[in-house]
Amino acid sequence: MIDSNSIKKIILKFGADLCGFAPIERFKEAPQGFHPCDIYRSCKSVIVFAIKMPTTSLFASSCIPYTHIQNLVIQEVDQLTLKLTRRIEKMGIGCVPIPSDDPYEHWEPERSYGRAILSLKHAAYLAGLGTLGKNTLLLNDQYGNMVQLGAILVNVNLNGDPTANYNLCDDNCQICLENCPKKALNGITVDQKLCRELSTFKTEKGYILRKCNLCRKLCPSAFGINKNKLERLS
Ligand code: B12
Ligand code: SF4
Ligand code: SF4
Repeated sequence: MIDSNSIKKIILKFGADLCGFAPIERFKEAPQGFHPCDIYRSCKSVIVFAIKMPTTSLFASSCIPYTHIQNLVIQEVDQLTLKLTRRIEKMGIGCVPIPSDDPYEHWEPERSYGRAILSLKHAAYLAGLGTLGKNTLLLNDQYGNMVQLGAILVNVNLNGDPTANYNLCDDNCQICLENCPKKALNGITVDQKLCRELSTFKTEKGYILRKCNLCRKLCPSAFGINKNKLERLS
C-alpha cells in the first residue's frame, strides 16, 4: 500500500493550499464519457488539489486585474500539476494530469456548452475539498469559492478523504441567482451561453476578459467562514 500521507505532504510542500484523495468508486455518478477511467483506464484514485486565489482584485473597478489574476492562477495550478506528475511518476506511480481549465473537446455550439474531460468541482467534492453551492461553485470552509482546482489521476489506491459535512450555501439564500446579470443560474446548473457573454467576453482586439464574477464575489461564503474579510478588502 502506498503511503497516502507522504504523497499529501509532497503536494502541500509543492504549493497546494488544499489537497484530498477520492477513490475511483466514488465516481459512479459521473456522466458516461466523463468518468476518470474514460481518461485513464488504470485510474484507482483521483488526487484533487487547490491553490487559493488572491481576493482583492474582485473589488477593482476594472475587470483587467481579476482577469489577469485568474489567468495567472490557472497557469500556476497547471505548473503545479506538471511538477507533481513528474514527482509522482518518479515514485513508480502512473499519473495522468488534468488541465485546470482549457483545453477540452466536448463542445455543443448551438448552446455554447463545453464540458471538461473531468469536472473538477465534482472531483473536489468527492475528494473532501468542499460542497457545491447554488452558484455551482465549490465552497471550501477555509477559502470559500476563491480556489483554483487541479487534479491528477493515479493507478494506485490512496486512502480516501471524508467528504465535507458542512453546507456553506444557505437554503434560503438566492443572492447569486438574483444578482446574475444574465440570469444564467437556476440553483443547479449554469446556462453557459448566457454566462459566457460576460465571463468570457471577447474584445474587438481579441482579448478574453472576465467581465463578470458576481456569483463568486457576492456569495456570503465567498471567502469561507471568515466573512469579515469581505469588509476589509472592499
Ligand atoms: C466550462 C467551464 C465554465 C463554463 C461553465 C461553468 C460550469 N458551471 O460548468 C463557464 C464559461 C460558464 C464558466 C464560468 C465560470 N467559471 Co468555469 N470552468 C469550466 C471548466 C473548464 C469545465 C466545467 C464543466 O465541464 N462544466 C460542465 C458540467 C460539469 O456542468 P453541468 O452541465 O452543470 O454538469 C451536470 C452533469 O453533467 C453532471 N456532471 C458533470 N460532470 C460530473 C462529474 C461527476 C463526478 C458527477 C457526480 C456529476 C457530473 O453534474 C451536473 C448537474 O447535472 C471548469 C474546469 C474543470 N475541468 O472542471 C472551470 C471551473 C468550473 N470554472 C471555475 C470558475 C472560477 C469560473 C468563474 C467563476 C470564472 C469567472 N467568471 O470569474 C465562472 C463561474 C460561473 C458559474 N457560476 O459556473 C472554477 C470553479 C472553482 C470553484 N471554486 O468551484 C473551475 C473548476 C476551474 C478551476 N480549475 O478551478 N466556466
Ligand atoms: S459569472 Fe456572472 S454571468 Fe456568469 S453565472 Fe456568475 S454572475 Fe452570472
Ligand atoms: S450566494 Fe447564496 S445561494 Fe448562491 S452559492 Fe452563495 S450561499 Fe449559496
